Amino acid sequence: MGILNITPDSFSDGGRYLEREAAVARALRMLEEGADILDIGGESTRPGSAPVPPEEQERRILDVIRQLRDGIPATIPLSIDTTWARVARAALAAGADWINDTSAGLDDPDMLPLAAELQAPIVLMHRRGTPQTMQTAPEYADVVGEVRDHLAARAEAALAAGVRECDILLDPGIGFGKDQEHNLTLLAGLGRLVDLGFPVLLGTSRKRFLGALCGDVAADERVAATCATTALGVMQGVEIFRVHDVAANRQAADVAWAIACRSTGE
Ligand code: HH2
Repeated sequence: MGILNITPDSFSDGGRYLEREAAVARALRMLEEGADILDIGGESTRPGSAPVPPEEQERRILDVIRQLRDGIPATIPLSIDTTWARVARAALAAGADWINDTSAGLDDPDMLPLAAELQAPIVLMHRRGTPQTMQTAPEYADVVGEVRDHLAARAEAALAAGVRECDILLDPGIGFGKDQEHNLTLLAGLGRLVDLGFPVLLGTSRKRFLGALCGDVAADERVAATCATTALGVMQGVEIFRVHDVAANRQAADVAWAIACRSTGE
């Protein structure tokens, strides 16, 4: 899943794709590099970021979605990264296919019913707190167990709202209300989330916890570090990787997959 942030302030690529032509060109490039899905967002969710009103999110994303939907194969899903049901509804009307909700339906009570009504696949991500508060000393007794229980409960809520089982995807929400130790423990325990039986999506791309392990390099120098997490994710059964650097992560995923398929079962 290639990331297209149409924002002035995303942590690693803010301001680069605000113009429609630049955004579309970036999307086409990610498809050439091997992306199977594109995730389009008009709001940064980095720690400390301010919420972007739905009208502004729509202004940023809708024309790009329309142009992409007309120009790329129908087999490539376009995902809309928002926690607002009205933004998701407008994006789906413009040609998007999936909803990526980093609040798992908790920010907006209309989100799960919308996914049910439109039979849209929806990513339910674990987040503790909000982007404004989430990095203030998050605490867990058992981070993998608590994230797993929360995601299981959100999947139940989605099913109760009428979302089809085949439309639910889960995401541990790396960096969303987790410290360094929590992120690493979650990455070591992805198999326990996969065991819930829904496809799992992982978003580690260029995130700060990787920089902290690699001499505090800048965000765009965390590509190899991201690829390491992609390969380990494949080995644990993760199916979708939300990344900025598609070509490198595609290679990492393809190699890891070729090895995972030959697992000896020992
Ligand atoms: N991470 C970000 C945004 N959306 N969605 C899912 N499902 N999973 C994630 O891990 C995830 C996400 C944050 O990354 P990015 O889009 O690169 O930055 P920003 O929020 O600053 O735009």
